[in-house]
Amino acid sequence: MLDNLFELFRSRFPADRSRPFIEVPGGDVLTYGELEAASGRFANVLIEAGVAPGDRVAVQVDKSAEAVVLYLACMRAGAILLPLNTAYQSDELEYFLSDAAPTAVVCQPHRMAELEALVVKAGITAGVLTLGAAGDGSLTGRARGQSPDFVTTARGGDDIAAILYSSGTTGRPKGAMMSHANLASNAMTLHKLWGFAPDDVLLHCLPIFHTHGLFVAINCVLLNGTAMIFCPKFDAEQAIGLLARTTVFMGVPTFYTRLVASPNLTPEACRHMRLFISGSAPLLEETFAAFSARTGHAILERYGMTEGGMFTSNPLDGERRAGTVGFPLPDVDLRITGEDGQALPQGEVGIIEVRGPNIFKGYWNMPEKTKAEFTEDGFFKSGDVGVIDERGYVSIVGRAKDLIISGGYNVYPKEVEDAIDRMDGVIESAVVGMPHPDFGEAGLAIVVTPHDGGLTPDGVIASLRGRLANYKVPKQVVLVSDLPRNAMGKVQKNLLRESYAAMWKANL
Ligand code: MCA
Ligand code: AMP
Repeated sequence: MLDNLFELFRSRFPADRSRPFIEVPGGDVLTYGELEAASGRFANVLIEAGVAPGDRVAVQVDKSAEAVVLYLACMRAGAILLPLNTAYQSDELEYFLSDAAPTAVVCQPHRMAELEALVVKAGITAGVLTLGAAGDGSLTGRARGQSPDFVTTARGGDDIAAILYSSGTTGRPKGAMMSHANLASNAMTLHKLWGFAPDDVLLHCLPIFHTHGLFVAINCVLLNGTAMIFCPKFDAEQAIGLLARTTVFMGVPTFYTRLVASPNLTPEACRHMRLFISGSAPLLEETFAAFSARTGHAILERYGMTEGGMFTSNPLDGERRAGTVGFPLPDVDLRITGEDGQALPQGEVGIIEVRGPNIFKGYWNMPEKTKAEFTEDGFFKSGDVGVIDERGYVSIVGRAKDLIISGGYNVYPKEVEDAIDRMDGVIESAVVGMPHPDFGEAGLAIVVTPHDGGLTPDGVIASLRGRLANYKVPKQVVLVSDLPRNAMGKVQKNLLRESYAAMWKANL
């Protein structure tokens, strides 16, 4: 029982259960007492829907207090949460459903028929429930008739609490299995390291279907037993207005560039803030400097991955160095290795490998892939290229994996290329990440078509919409007659980035 993540959180709930947990601007407040009761009711609905311990519950819903209740209800029922980005389209969802074979699916009310059809197409038997942005839908409807009492299902630390999918460099999405102990250890470490205190209030503007918004942010608040202001999405002006009532903010670099662009970001607006944290993508040194100049705050940059939560962090006390992601967390072993897999001395650039209680249990249904991503001595190969300086600060200097990070979302070029290559009139394609003033990086697609292929760049983009989540759709497309290749026949993406730099900039 105690190894169930929910019980860890409950042991930290405030004695006064009337204290707020979630406040939605202009909306309701959910207290800790209400969280306890509502998660019990939701867990009872899940059990009634046939969900047994270890079963998967796929969740593709808008951000709401009820969505957080559902996360905790899954933990209480011993189910495995499968959070899905609301931007995912049918083709993407079908794969997740057939691979994870959930027993229950909770979706946005307007997508109910689509999800019901997908369940059939994926060849699984899952009940489909709905949960709307306002907390409406069949899940809450059914919960009304349920008891708030629910005895949390006993779980061992190694039992899986969540599976989070990412597309991967081969184009086939892989589901990272996070155990109750993985999530608990990272949350405990971050809560302590970032100095959460009884008067902290988190300003939460991140989506809650990925590690950053779901686990890093919410789990710190739950361990602290305090409140968060929960915005449906990030809006710079709204966030600045709310800073006066909060003390901690977590965001991706795009949040910070958008905040800095507002004249309303002033020291006065930040006067109650003690900590601004950034991650999920590289924070430009100029953004760090501009933010510091405007507010007097040094953004604390940290680094991690879905496969383990956070790995490193700049210090709470001590110098936060721009361009670095700080030190390995106290319970994380981090090393830099060369091409031969041997650890490199300080100052040399290589692959970042990590080991610790937070590192995931493997990829769902992919034992071979899992084995390939770990070393003999249990380190996970991150695929990020880094270096450690003389003071121990880690910097990310590149990626060994072909990955674009756009506004904090991962876009695997291979997945987009596969979607383009399936179009009529396309011979092949290459997708590369280009610098973007708002999203940090964004995709450019170079598409090989025959002279009379009949395709246009706009046509390629239109065809991709509806098949891929919107953030994966390239921002620009060029049609060409061939791609540059090296002697091994590999497409030279560096050359493509150089060749189209001017065109890209001109069309932004
Ligand atoms: C929206 N669009 C995007 C993105 N977001 N395109 C590329 N990259 C994006 N991230 C599309 C929209 O669909 C729209 O396209 C157009 O770009 C402009 O939309 P806009 O209204 O400006 O976007 P937005 O709704 O304001 O969203 C931008 C955002 C959002 C607020 C930055 O993307 C966001 O919340 N990102 C956070 C991602 C995150 O939480 N990552 C953590 C992953 P059109 O008009 O054509 O439809 S966890 C992780 O990475 C690890 C563990 C870690 O270290 O944290
Ligand atoms: P995800 O697969 O969504 O968990 O994304 C993890 C990836 O985001 C890492 O492998 C890094 O490439 C990147 N990332 C996360 N935080 C940072 C950061 N602070 N600086 C640079 N890259 C980061």
